Order: sequence, then structure tokens, then C-alpha cells
Amino acid sequence: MRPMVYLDGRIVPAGEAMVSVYDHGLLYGDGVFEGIRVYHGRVFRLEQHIRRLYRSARAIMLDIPLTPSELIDATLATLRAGECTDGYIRLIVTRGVGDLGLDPGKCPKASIIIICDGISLYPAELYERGLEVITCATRRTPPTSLDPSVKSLNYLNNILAKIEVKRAGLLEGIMLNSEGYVAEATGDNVFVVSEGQLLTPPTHCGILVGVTRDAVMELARREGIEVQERVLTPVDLYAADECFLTGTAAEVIAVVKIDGRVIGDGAPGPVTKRLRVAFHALTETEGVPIYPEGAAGSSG
Ligand code: PXG
Repeated sequence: MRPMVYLDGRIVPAGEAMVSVYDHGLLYGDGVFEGIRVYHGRVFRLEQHIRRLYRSARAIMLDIPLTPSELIDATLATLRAGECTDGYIRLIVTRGVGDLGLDPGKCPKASIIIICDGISLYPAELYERGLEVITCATRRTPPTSLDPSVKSLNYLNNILAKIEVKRAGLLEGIMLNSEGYVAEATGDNVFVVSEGQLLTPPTHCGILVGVTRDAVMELARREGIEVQERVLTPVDLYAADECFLTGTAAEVIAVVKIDGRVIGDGAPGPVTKRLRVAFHALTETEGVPIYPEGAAGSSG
């Protein structure tokens, strides 16, 4: 695989893709994005990611200059150009190039960038052992300021929390909302297992509605596990039988210690393991094929 980038209609090797310093995505974080996985020559839940991208764009009054199906075609063409069968897609739509000044009206046309590259995952042994996390002092942006369900290019809220996490010598942390209820991890959603039920914060707690979160809730219901969206406190996390995170990059990963409290028996629990296996199976079977059946470059 070669990393390739689609940039406003042209597909070029990643090293040759350049954007203007006047792009408002760079100047102000004015834009939206998606992170998508490619497994075995298929794009996982591509339609769901595209839907979320257009929803985010609509929320910030950003006109994406391609239709959803044109954007899907451009994404698949970029993957084919790099002969990608397993990797990561970063879809970005910025406000585009304009004069200095916040006014998005200065930007006549949004810019579309599609990066197809590899992805760095957590080390394999962390999936076996589970993660230790903290709850961060930095609170998730309230929906009244910038709704976390909009996947915008403004990630400083999460980055400030990530800096706390790294200063604590850890890899991930849990963010509370401004009321002190559990929202999500810096780049993942949070689940707990408590009295046999799978619980996760509802969207009104101020979260990004994860594509992996949706998939895991579906899988759990299919496996006969009761799933509820419920407002959670840090104590609900500390007292849980199991805790895990979900995300495009992390997939399903157990959390075994939170703020020094051992969760359950301190190892990934049975429900977490079951859902991790079920999620893997889903990535093996589901997805939009990059290569038409039997075509050159097919993974099969
Ligand atoms: N919450 C936040 C704040 C996120 O950024 C998720 C939850 C999980 O959503 P999905 O749809 O991925 O299940 C995210 C997604 C990275 C990276 O490079 C981060 C995400 C996705 C892909 C890569 O750290 N975050």
C-alpha cells in the first residue's frame, strides 16, 4: 500500500499533497472530518461515516461541494490508487481558502481532502491486559458552546485532556461533561457492564455518537445483552463490573483501572471479550468493497 491523498479532485502521493496557509481549516479549525477503517479490502460502515460528516457540515453551515455518492466514489478511487486493503481514511472538509478573519463568508469554496494511510493502534498486549485511565480535569465542551456530536476540526478540548493523560503517564482518559457526568474518552466512547446490563452515556451528555459505539450496541443486543443509554457518574465507572472504550482506532478495548480504582477483577471481563470478538467478526464480513469482485488488486 502507498499512502495517497485526494485533494479537491486530484489524487496524488501523500508527500505531494499541499494545502494553502490561508485555508480556514488551518487558521481556525473551521471544518469537519471523519476517521474510517479499511479491513480486508472493505470500508467499514462507510455510509454511516459519510452521513455523520454531512450532519456535522450542516451544523456548521458548510456546503460540501460533492454529493455523498460522489464523495464515496472519490474515497474508493483514492484507496484503489494506493492499493489499500487495510488501513485508515481521514476524510476532511475545510471551509477552504480565504482572507485572514473569522468570517467563513471569506471562503468561496470548501476544500475536500481524503488521506488514505496506515493507522497506529494500541500495542497488542494492551488488548490482553486492558488500559489504565484517569478522569480528566478538562471538561467536555458543553453542547451550548460546541456540540461534541459535531466532529469538527476543533479538537483542542480533547487535546488538553490528552495532555493531562500523558502527564499522568497513561494513554487514554475519560472526560466528564460540565455537570460532572461521564461523557466519553478523548477519542473513544465509554461503556460499562453493571449487573449484566451494558450501559453507555446518552447523546445529551455531550458526546460524539461513535460509529463503533452504534455497532457495539447493535452487536450486544444481537447477543442478547440488555443495552441502555444511561447518565453515569464517575462512581458508576469505579463500581462497574467491566468497563471498555470503543472507537475507530481502538475498536473495543478494556479499561481495568480508573483513577486508581481497580475495575472488576482488574482484567478484561467476559462481556468485553465477547463484544471484542463479535466486533472483529463484523469487520471481517461487513463493509463497502474497494475492488469489484475479482478485479486486479482485490484482497481475495
Ligand atoms: N469520541 C470522540 C471525541 C472521537 O474523536 C469517538 C468518540 C469514537 O467514534 P467512532 O465513530 O470512531 O467510533 C471519536 C473518534 C485518532 C482517532 O486518530 C480518533 C477517532 C477516530 C479515529 C482516529 O485518535 N475518534
